[in-house]
Amino acid sequence: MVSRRTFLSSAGAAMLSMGLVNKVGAASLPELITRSDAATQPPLQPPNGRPYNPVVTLNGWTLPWRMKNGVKEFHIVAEPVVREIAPGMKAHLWGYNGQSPGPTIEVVEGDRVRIFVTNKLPEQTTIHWHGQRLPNGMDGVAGVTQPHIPSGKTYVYEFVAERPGTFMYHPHADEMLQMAMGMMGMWITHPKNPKDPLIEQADRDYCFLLSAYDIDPGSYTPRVNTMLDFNLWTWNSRVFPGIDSMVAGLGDKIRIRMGNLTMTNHPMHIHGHEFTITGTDGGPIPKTARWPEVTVDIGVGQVRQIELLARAEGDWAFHCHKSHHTMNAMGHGVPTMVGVDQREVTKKISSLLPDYMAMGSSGGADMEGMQMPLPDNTLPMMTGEGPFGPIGMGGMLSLIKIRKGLAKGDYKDPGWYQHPQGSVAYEWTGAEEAMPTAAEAPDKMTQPKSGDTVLKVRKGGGHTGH
Ligand SMILES: [Cu+2]
Repeated sequence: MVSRRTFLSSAGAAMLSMGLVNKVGAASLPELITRSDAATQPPLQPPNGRPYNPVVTLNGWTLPWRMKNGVKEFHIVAEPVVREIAPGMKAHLWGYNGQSPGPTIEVVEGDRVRIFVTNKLPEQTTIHWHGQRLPNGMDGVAGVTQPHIPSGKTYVYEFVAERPGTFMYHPHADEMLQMAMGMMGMWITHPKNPKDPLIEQADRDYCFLLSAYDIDPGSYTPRVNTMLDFNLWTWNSRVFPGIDSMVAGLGDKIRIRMGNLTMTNHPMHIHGHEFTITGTDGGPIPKTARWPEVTVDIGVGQVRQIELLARAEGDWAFHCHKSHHTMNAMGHGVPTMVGVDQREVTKKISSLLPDYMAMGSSGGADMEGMQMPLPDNTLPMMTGEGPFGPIGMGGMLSLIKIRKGLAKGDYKDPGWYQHPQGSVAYEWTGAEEAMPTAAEAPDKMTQPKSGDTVLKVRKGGGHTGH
């Protein structure tokens, strides 16, 4: 739901009449627009100014602007927000315009941009425009390039979006706490030339930020001093299955822009496709310097922009390859129980705690379908139900859902992929056939000849006799 609030309280009006905004000749603050939900919004078709092909912010939205004498004016408010991390869990974060992350800002190379930043946090803040070329005094480093923005005040940033690319914004004031609380957003500058040879048009252009939170089960506010052991690894402050799918038509060119504002690197991995890294927050990569990948590591404070051709229909996983980052609210103090016989101890504990479940003796998969009661406001480590059963993943995971014949601009989740008959991995129930030996089939085998045999072929035993 979009809620429109008029900022002109009496205090605001008084500030306007004598405050900073007069210095830039602005007669009024642009209307403040906020959103409170986490549904992915359709791309914001540019209502005025120069046209471009807009992005889709995963579980987010793009901030509308107004044109004022040729300047694109935005109004950002830094404020406490409630963010649903996934159905069943909410977090009390700090963010912008009703959400964490804040709305995406989309402009065109060469646009003059004026951003009004109102601080409704209980403490001072600033915004740093990560990756932009701008006048030093607009760079947002509290104490160095500007005073802090005190609670209740509005400051104005103004600069020309000089170069196209994918950028971020975040505070440079009490930043460990403010970023651990979720204060960040994305900034896309589209190329002035729609036929820019290094920035090709994409049919689907997605963007999201990587962030991490440490929220104890049963509580709502992140522990802001955590350095590495976060328990919620998020894209746009959401975890799977709360992260929406990225939808594309078969044959579409997909661009995905990702920025990392966590405390560690994230190797992002795609299934069934290859992609090319076409840009960073430093700008587009020259074509001769690009190479194919299926995983791209995104370092802290970096942006990576990848492009791929949707070559095959399906529900293709796209995820961080650090396996701990596709888990939700996990404790790192849990002992490894693989191979441990817990039967005796379970009997003893169950006499004291009837709900007790011994877990992990044969691995961790029993967590996937776990029905153990959870404390309030947390998520199972692995969650989600797919067409073939429970999904053993959470955290930084989404699906790229590729379908034939999707209309341009159709971003509705198409549901689960209907696999053509005979195209799904299946159980083998037949007999095992012995492999021929080198003596029996000398022309086919490359095994060592008898006498220097190093490989023993088990015959007829199946897989029971290791
Ligand atoms: Cu990761």
